Order: sequence, then structure tokens, then C-alpha cells
Amino acid sequence: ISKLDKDTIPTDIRVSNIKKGVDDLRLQELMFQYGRYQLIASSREGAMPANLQGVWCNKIQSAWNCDYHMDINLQMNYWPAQVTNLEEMFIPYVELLESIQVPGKKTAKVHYNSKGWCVHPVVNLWGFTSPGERIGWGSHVGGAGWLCQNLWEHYAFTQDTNYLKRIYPIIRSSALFYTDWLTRSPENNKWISSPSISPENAFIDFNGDVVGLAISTAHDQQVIKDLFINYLAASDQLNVKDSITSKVHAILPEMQGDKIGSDGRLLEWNKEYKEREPGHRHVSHLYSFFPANQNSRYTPELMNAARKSLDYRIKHMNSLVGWSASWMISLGARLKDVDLAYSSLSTLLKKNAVDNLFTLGPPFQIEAGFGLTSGIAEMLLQSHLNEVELLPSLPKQWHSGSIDGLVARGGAVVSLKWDFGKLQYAVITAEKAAFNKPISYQGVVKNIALKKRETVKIEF
Ligand code: FUC
Repeated sequence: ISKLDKDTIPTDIRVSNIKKGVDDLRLQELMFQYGRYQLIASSREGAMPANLQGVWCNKIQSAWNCDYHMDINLQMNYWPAQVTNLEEMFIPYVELLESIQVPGKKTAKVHYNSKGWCVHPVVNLWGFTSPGERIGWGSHVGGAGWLCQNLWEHYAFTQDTNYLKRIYPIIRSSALFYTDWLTRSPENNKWISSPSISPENAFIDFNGDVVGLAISTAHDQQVIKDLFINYLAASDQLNVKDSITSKVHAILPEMQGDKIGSDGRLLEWNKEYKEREPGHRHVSHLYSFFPANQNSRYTPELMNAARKSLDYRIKHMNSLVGWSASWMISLGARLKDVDLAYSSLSTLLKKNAVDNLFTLGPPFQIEAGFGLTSGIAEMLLQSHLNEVELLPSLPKQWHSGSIDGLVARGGAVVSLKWDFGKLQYAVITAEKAAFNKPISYQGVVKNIALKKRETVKIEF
């Protein structure tokens, strides 16, 4: 990324330099690759997917039992898998989800008398899918929908129909659960999730009590909507039309959407409650901007509201949790707030990176490093809006550089070269399938149509 050659300096010194305020661009590049390395090393076919500490857990009694957390952590582990060209590393994730179908269906039946499968924040290899012991975090029901988001993304990037057939029953059964789960709002008759939490956050209700449980949090509504959209897209791809697709078609337009508060922020809960912790680490109500794509520059009012929410959150944060900063790199990139993306990356390195380049929550939580890698990719390439956008959030610090092998949805592999902040060229190869999408750079759009394996070099 930069011409600075600091590769001969040991990482502990480089990390300590960063803490003193040095902007080490080569270290950022190394961290990008280190995230990829960690995924390669901790998520191999036939073995377990990467858990909270990957394969680097060195304790019997480790933080959060070194399990799988489904309200951000596992999903973030796999954010870099598609875009940074590591699709093979995703298979253990699929196998874990397959392995929890039976217990997840039992949990849905026992706890909610619902069809389909569900999970709560904690999952382990013994098929634990029940609610956790505290309402504020343990009753989150959005986990299954969020897990399916990654499943669908793998298809979006690989275009592999056999894979889609394999995972379709999981997405379908999750959709089935939420069709049972949703209820009509007594206020406006819209479909809402209830009871509903916004992962691990709490609010002060109108009586002054601290409360975790609400109805129809922005997060649940967004996750379920995203799942329904992806489920219908998957059904279309596989030519499936049945009673569940009809039901979802009917529900989707009548779901409660996002709300904006009187101060212009995107509401996290259904009413304008005060947060117990205004700088809370989870930014679950911004799910629709990243990792999902329902909201974007095509919903400018919500985009503005999301920025305000995020500014407020950051202003009130006392300490930065590693994975939270990583999420903000991608959110900054999607909200076209380059400064936010870059400052989140810098702060993460400054505050949460340690000598061996692990990233801390604290304690050591592997997902922050994975989120860093996908965040950098998101700054350089975006493809969530049915077009491929080149260098969408390039910070001035990365004035000249190049990258090879990023992947765009639709299965194209992209190389980019830029000098002094300007794109020189992009090379696009239709690696997985014929590729026919608009390519954009700074508002200029070019249409390309490539047959499978064809390559084109374009300049703007
Ligand atoms: C979620 C987060 C915590 C931590 C844990 C492993 O519960 O809220 O901060 O990351 O997962």
C-alpha cells in the first residue's frame, strides 16, 4: 500500500511505534494479510470453524468458553472469506450450521412452539442452541437470520448452484421460523419481532427502569427482512415456489421498517428510549448498512440517520472494543465516511493490536482481526448494490498502491492500481461465471459483459 519499507522492523517495535502515533502503512497491509492467514490457519474443511480465539486458545477455562457467539462474533469471523478470495475456508461454517439444524429445531419448538430452527447467542459443538441465562443478551433471536446472511453471501460471490442447493434447506427453515415468530403490531398492524432485543444493549424505559427486552428492535426487523429477501432470491434461483415463499412474499411488504428519532438518529428500539450505555459496543441497528445492504446511498435519509447514530455512539465510547472498531471500518466504508473508516482502522491498531499482531477485545478475540481484513477490502472494493464500485473509500494516506485478487459478488476477481489517489486501471476476470455488471469509479459507470474466464482491463 505504501512505499514505506518497514518490513525489516520486528512487529513488536512496529506496534509500539503505532501506539506512539506513527502511521505505519505497511503494517496495515501486513494486518490485512494476517487476517487472511488466521482464517486459513483456523478454518479448514473437515475441522471446526474458527471460534472466539480460533485455534490459538491456550486455556482450559478460556474467555466465553472459547465457543461460538452468534450476535456478531462468528459472523464477523467469516466476513473476509468471500471478498478476500478464501471461499474454501467457509466450509466449516456451513458444516457447523448443518450440525445445529436438529437441536435448533428442537429449541424453536420447545421455547416458542415454532417450526424451523433458531439459535441464541451461544452455540457449541454439542448443539447448544437454547437462550442464554440473561434476557439482555440471551434472548436474541436474530442469530439464525444473521448466520444465513453469510450463507447467502457465499453464493452471491461464488455463484455455485450446487452449494446453494446444499444450504437452501437451512435458509428455508430459518425463514419458516421467522414466519411463525413474527406477530402483528397492536399499534399499526405491521409484522414485528416480539419480544425483541438489540444485542446486549439496554435502554431506560419511560418509568426510569433499565430494560433489555423490547418489541421490534431495528436489528431484529432488519435481520429478518434481509433473510426473507435472500430466501426469496435463493428460491428464485432454484425455481422453488411453495407455501413458504408465498407467505414470505405476503409478509415482507408489511414488515415494520426503520424509524428515525427526533434528533435525527436511527432508532435502535421501537420507541425513542434513552440508552443505558450511549457508547455501547454493538451497533446492531446499523446491520442493514453492513453486513447487509438494504440501506445504502439509495436510502439517503436513513444513511444520514445512521451516520448520526454512529457519531453519537463514538462520542460516548469510553473504551474501544476491538471487533466494534472493525465493524466501524466497514460501516465507514459503506457510509462513504472515509475518515471514519480510516480512523477506526488506526484506532484499532493503536489500542487493540498486540506484539504478535493479535487483536484484543480485550481479551484476545480473533474476530477483530478478521473484521479488519474485510474492512480494508470494503474500503477498496464494494459490490453489494448490484454494481462493482472501485476504490469507494480510499483514504488520502493510501495515496498510491495496488491490490490483486479481491472478489466481487457475481464471482469476478478484481485487481486495482492507483496513483496519487486516482485509479490507474482495474483488471476484472469473470472467474466463476459470466459477469455482466456495471463498474463504477467516482460516479462514472462503465458496463462490461464478460464470458466465464474472460478478462478485461478498464480505465476511467
Ligand atoms: C458478545 C459481545 C462481547 C464479546 C462476546 C464474545 O457477547 O457482546 O463483547 O465479544 O460476544
